[in-house]
Amino acid sequence: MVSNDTIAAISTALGEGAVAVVRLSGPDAVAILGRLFRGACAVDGMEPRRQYFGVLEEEGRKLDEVLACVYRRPRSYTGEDVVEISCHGGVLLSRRVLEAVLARGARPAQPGEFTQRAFLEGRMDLTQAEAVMDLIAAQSDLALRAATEQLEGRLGERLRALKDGALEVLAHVEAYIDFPDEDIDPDTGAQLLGRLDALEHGCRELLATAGRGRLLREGVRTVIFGEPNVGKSSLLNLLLGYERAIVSARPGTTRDVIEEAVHVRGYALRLVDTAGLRESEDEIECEGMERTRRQLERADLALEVFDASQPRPAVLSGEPQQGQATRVCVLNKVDLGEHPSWAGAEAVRLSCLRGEGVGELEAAIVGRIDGGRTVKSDWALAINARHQAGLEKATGFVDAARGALKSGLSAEFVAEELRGVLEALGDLVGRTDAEDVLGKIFSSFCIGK
Ligand SMILES: Nc1nc2c(ncn2[C@@H]2O[C@H](COP(=O)(O)OP(=O)(O)OP(=O)(O)O)[C@@H](O)[C@H]2O)c(=O)[nH]1
Ligand SMILES: [Mg+2]
Repeated sequence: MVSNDTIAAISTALGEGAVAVVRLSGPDAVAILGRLFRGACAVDGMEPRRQYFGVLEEEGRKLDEVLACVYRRPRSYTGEDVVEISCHGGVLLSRRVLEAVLARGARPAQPGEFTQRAFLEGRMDLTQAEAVMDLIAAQSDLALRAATEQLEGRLGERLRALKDGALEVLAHVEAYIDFPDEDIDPDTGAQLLGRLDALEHGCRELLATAGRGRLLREGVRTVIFGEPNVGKSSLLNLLLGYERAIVSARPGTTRDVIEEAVHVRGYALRLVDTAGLRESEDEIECEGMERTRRQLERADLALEVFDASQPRPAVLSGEPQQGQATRVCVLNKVDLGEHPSWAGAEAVRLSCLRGEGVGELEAAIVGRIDGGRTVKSDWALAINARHQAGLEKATGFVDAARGALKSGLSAEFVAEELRGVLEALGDLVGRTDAEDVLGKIFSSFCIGK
């Protein structure tokens, strides 16, 4: 699939910086550079992958001093001819350079179009293209590592292995279709069932990584809750490292939900401070508490904070049980002394005032992520929502194929379901004709990537 036009975009983030890169890809990329670039070396004589100093000139006027680099197809990011112009960083200047390039025959790139071309040219599969986006968006060390592994093709390999497994079963089944009067022989049937089981097992193994994929991509939603005045906002501030939320001795200070991103030992957390829970007539406070409850329903992890100097409540609020969250019990204000009723209570003991106990709290948080099964090295593989939907579809077809095989339906029925498996798995690594899938993925990219 060869594009007949040349696209261009500013590939660096918009803003002031030392350098900005304008990138071109397509058949005219080098010729367009030649229409602007004046240097010791003419563009046709440029060695690929080497930077050349020169000036960009527009109608005899100097636009900027730049470094230009040419990549010849297919040895480039997109697989097409690519040119990168490094000009001085600056919003206006880089835009001028882009406009100059556009005026000489390129067209503005759509979001993700460079990567889309790389995919269409066969430089990467769809999971790798998605990994490019994950890499750019990664908010934590672990997310970065998972994205790197995916970019290297680990997920793609696993999916292709599953697809090969399905193809093998289909080949066996199709062998029977050629002899319409023959039923699938029971021995062969048992073998095929075994292969289908293995296929389903493989799909389910990958599906089991969906939860951690979401945690890596979106961060662990960690909700701080408890009675008023126990030190929830103080805890948020402590973990953030600055005074984000208002702290005061008056109960009912926090009314609204405050959300901030923090990093805890390589994990990205969406830390949420909430309004204290208590009986109240105050309309605004009640609305605040309603929001607290909604946050708890969506939480991955809930930190329930208590005042250690106060008696232990007879009934712990138990709110998180309504949702899916794992709970960590936090006893704050231990500097005031611990009330005897807390003796033996399983909790992280903390003083926000003195900044003590943070290490223990971090350890408890990390221990609870992914249901306590946190084995970091395992996190390298973590599917996203699209992969999850595709794999669920595939397992559905595997199930149906098994059903058809068991009930002795003719081979055509089994084959039909198997084709469903192949298609679902094929969509995941990328069939170049599935335009709707492609459009959806690449449109969420940034421009210039
Ligand atoms: N002695 C002591 N006081 C603390 C500690 N942590 C917080 N406080 C004090 O407790 C009071 C309440 O703190 P906040 O962080 O506003 O409590 P909150 O739970 O957010 O309260 P609401 O927003 O009203 O629900 C403030 O006066 C804090 O200074 C601590 O570890 N030790
Ligand atoms: Mg507060």
